[in-house]
Amino acid sequence: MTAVATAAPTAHAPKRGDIRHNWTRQEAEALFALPFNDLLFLAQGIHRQYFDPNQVQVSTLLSIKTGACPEDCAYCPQSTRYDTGLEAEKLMEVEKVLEQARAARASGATRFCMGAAWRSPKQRDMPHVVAMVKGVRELGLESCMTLGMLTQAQAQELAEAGLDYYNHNLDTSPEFYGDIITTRTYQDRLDTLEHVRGAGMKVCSGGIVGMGEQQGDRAGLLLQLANLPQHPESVPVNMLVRVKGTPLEDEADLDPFEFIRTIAVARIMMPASHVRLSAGREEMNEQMHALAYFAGANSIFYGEKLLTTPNPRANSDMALFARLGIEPEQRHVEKAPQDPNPQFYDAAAGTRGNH
Ligand code: SAM
Ligand code: DTB
Ligand code: SF4
Repeated sequence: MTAVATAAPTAHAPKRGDIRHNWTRQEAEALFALPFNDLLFLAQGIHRQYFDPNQVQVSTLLSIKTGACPEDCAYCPQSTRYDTGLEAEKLMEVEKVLEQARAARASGATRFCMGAAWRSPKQRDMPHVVAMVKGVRELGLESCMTLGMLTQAQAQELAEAGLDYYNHNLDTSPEFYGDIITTRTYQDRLDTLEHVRGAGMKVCSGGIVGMGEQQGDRAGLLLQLANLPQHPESVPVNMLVRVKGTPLEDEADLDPFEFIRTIAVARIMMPASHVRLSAGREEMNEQMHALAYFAGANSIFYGEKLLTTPNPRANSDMALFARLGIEPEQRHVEKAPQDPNPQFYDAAAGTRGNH
């Protein structure tokens, strides 16, 4: 083993309870540069301090309004600017959404996420989405929505309806962002996250890898997320789904180990957050899933469709869980990430405790 390999993990290893918001770019890049085994060992060790390593949270996703989106996100099949052959649909009726939520609950999901292809919700849409949130919560499911940019007042309205999580991704580093989206700024995204926090909701925010960005951009994305005043409770890491008709349809494959590295660095920099293995799982085999769980991923989107593209079948996820001794997490009682005395999982004792 080289001197770098032995020294680096200790130098970067957060101590238990050490939730930092002052990461430097150099530190983030140094984590990415660690030998793969050192990085995974470090990530797994930290994962065990905060979570039961054999539990994975499962969320189900539903597109409540599909296609015809005015934004120009280069990866997205739902943008009206690209001919992807997707048929646009208007906002679903509340009762239809609740039917799907009941089915998701029956198949073991604990969180129901609703996504709309909007730049931001219109005021006339708000009563409908509010009714969806209330209905989903009455079913005993955690609720999550992703509807685009929110004003402070809209965030407040959703919070009052009982929305648990709001998903709004930063997508990539500030430096690479302009290559992917021109119709809204990075600051617009940060503003929405601030509105969501201001309204007291939990934040789900992450990004996409495999869009032609450099490793430094993946570090830059995680740096932005980890240096927010409070870490997102949930951090989705999407692997680009290359959809025909989008500008990124012919993007080169990302080295699968780079994807795993991104998961591991997210786990280390945001140790108390759920890191979600999100889009792109159709292209990942079981070994890759197992490595991602080992690197610290502890949440997945579950069910055969994401918003518009396919996802592995629930049965195959459950079969893999069984082979790996993983259990779906029951409703997770989140500890505030800033908690100075966080609960940790004592792997040796198989119990949770406090310092
Ligand atoms: N329209 C809203 C917005 O953009 O904020 C909400 C829905 S949007 C589809 C949610 C997220 O899905 C995007 O921010 C992006 O990270 C992810 N996404 C969309 N298309 C994707 C693709 N082809 N591959 C991977 N992730 C994708
Ligand atoms: C997130 O980060 N990934 C999900 C969810 N948040 C809304 C969406 C993935 C979409 C993949 C492309 C599609 O199915 O349209
Ligand atoms: Fe619209 Fe969201 Fe797709 Fe961007 S990611 S084009 S905002 S649906």
